[in-house]
Amino acid sequence: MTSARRKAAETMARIDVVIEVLDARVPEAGSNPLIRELRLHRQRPCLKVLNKTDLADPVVTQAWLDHFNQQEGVHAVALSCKKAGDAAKIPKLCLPLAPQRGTTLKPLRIMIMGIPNVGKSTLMNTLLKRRVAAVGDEPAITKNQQSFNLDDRTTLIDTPGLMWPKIEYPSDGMMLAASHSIGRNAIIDDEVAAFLGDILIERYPLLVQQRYKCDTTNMDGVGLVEHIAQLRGFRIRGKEFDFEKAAMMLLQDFRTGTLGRISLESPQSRASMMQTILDSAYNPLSSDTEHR
Ligand SMILES: Nc1nc2c(ncn2[C@@H]2O[C@H](COP(=O)(O)OP(=O)(O)OP(=O)(O)O)[C@@H](O)[C@H]2O)c(=O)[nH]1
Ligand SMILES: [Mg+2]
Repeated sequence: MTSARRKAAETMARIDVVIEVLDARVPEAGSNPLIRELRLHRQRPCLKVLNKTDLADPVVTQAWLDHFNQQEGVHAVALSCKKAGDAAKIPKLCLPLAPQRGTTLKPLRIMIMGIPNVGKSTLMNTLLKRRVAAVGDEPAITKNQQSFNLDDRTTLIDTPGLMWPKIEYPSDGMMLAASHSIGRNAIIDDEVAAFLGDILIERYPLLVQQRYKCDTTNMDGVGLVEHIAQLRGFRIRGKEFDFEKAAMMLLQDFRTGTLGRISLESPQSRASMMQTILDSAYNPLSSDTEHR
């Protein structure tokens, strides 16, 4: 067991509610099975916060809320942890999940969990109205748990981003790399950008056309990266095209929301991905192992 996981398990024993912060653009791929396991072991209720909704497709986010709110012991909400008004709603939503707590004698103890780079520390800072934790758009900024009193009835614990040993589906790894929950070393940026480009062309062709002035008919993710290199004139020492730089630009445009509000998965796309996996398990001759 890694020390972050051991520490999370220890803390789980003495808290009342888990806030699981998720990136609204990849909420299922970014749902850590370890967090669920630890939480269910101690029977802790969970508030799922679909964060970064300012970057996600609002229609898809609503579909995810409906999906998560059907789960037992779970309440889901979508917001932006950067906005003070949004974050302020969260403690009030936690209270009904542990109605026996929330007094001066028995403060409500909340542990903020989630995979790296989803906005856990941002939530902590916004709620406390001061910068108690470092934040940044890269994975693994927070290294240790930190506990603070929000008021005399509520305690908050920020935790380091927690990953699990093996991501089951390669496309989940790609989505987590695109949203920057997995760092540069794990998956090559070019591959991630091509994967992202495929999704964008399929589901958000108008946004791609607007931003990169191209016809997306018959274009794939690799073609989009090549097009960006040509469009922006990215070249290595003035010679051949710099596709790596173009790949980074595509990733940055998605990560910062420059491209528009985009979700990489929906309950529907998830269901069809699982169906494809099931079908290929029953049909070993099927070579279709590409999932989205
Ligand atoms: N657009 C947008 N960006 C956000 C939001 N919340 C957090 N961020 C950004 O997401 C990045 C990661 O935020 P952190 O709070 O450091 O994330 P974390 O979950 O604590 O990350 P680790 O400590 O590395 O696990 C930062 O660049 C934040 O500014 C949000 O609601 N909208
Ligand atoms: Mg953090």
